[in-house]
Amino acid sequence: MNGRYKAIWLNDTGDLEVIDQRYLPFEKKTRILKTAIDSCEAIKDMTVRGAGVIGNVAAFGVYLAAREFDGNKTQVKQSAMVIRESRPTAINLMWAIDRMMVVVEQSSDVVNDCKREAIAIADEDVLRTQKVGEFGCGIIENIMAKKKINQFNILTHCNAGWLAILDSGSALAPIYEAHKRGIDIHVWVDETRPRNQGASLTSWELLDAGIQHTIIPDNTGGFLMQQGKVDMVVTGADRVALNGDAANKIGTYLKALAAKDNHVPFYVALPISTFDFECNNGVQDIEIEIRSEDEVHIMRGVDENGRIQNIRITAEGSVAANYGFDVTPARLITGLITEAGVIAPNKDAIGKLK
Ligand code: RUB
Repeated sequence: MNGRYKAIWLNDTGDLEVIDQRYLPFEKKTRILKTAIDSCEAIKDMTVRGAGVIGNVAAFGVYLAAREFDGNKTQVKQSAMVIRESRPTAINLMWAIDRMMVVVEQSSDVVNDCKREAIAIADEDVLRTQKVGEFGCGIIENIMAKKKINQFNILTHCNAGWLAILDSGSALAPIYEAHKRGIDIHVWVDETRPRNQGASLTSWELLDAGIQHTIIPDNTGGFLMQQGKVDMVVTGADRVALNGDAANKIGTYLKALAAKDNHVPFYVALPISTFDFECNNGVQDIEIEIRSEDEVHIMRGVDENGRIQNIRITAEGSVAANYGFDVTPARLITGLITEAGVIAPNKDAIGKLK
């Protein structure tokens, strides 16, 4: 558990305050969300991101709606449905909204009950990710013992740390736990184009925690695996189907292919709320978000005077494609690290978690 920061919290005025991830790693700013529409916008414009935290902001968004409309159930439900549509792939969003809807439906004190439920979801996430960290670290220890190595090299894609899911992350939870246990761990951090969640967010988290890491261009992982420089790959997930297929940030699938070819174990870490028990075939049926092509054309960074600048890196007139996620077939996944233990990526094992 990172034990130092929270990605989101209710502040003294009862509003939801969130770390504005769009400014990291250059500036640590927060944004205050007062209404359901604020929370919807924060999810859409990636002020907050990562499946877990999207779910939390959605749940608190329903509470903000309840406060705004003085507990009027019809208006709260309408707002909840708008939030539910804000991004399509991460199922934690739908899961959290559905859970809040049950509370709205049954409550006679909508404002307070929604507040309590949103807090409960967040508190549960903290415990879930702690467990994911412990189970994941067990895998690291086993591999180290089997290979008789003293340093562990692990590769991750995108950001699935405490910024993405309260409070230890999903993919980063085993890494934080290993660091806490004194394991000599080094992380290969995929930059994760086009939004650079690895370069901007994962590396920022790891630097802050004092964990050794190296940022690599997205196309480097296969080479490192061939060279024997990766002991394990771990990613988070945005939605995992009943058959074990896992949707995660675009590029995850390529890492899984390279891992398979090089006999490197490939694990996906996730809380049970990221399973889509209704989806039988992830590759076929998970909806993939298509984002603005500007995210491919334009990069953000600091210039030599320390000013944050947007720069275009492509020729005017070229067309870009920006698929937000891909789906890694279950056959490429060694195991799924959940709060209930490490399970096989198949219908039998996943079905038992329902
Ligand atoms: C985030 C992403 C993360 C997963 C896992 O995509 O793909 O790896 O959400 O996160 P984006 P979690 O930045 O587009 O939201 O830790 O919540 O399981």
